[in-house]
Amino acid sequence: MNISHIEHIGIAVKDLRTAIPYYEEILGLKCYNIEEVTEQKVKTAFFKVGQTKIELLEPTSEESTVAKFIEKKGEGVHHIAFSVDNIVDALAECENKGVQLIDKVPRKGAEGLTIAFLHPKSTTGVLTEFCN
Ligand code: CMX
Repeated sequence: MNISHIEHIGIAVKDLRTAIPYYEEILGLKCYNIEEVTEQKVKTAFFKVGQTKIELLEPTSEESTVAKFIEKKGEGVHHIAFSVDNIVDALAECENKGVQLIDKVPRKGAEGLTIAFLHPKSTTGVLTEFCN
């Protein structure tokens, strides 16, 4: 596979309204997009840092995987997303090498991206996303 860069780092937060001021007022970044991803049961807020984005994730339902994550581990880094030129090929390569896939078929994510996740149990504990 060909990973060009870290597309974004996903950070689980309880409430975007209380998290965004840290990124804007302390770090001086600008929130340029807030978007709900209904399928994932999250509301997202985006900041650009060079070629990479910070994606804040607020759960919109108690059944959201992000709500479960916060309950278990607290707020913090939730996943790393790598930009790949071909997600289908990257998933096939991972599966052939014994990595457990969460998504066998890519799906739609925030910002018009196509996304797919690998299970943290087979990626040294870091929930990993491919996107393009
Ligand atoms: N990073 C690392 N480990 C994680 C994790 C994360 N983000 N989320 C869960 N885990 C761990 C749990 O701690 C647990 O470990 P133990 O068995 O040692 O306790 C294990 O994975 C299973 O967790 P679980 O709570 O029983 O299972 P879930 O039902 O929460 O499923 C996962 C976990 C990763 C399969 C699920 O979160 C998933 O499908 N994630 C992909 C989709 C997603 O994260 N969407 C939100 C972001 C969407 C976006 O960016 O737009």
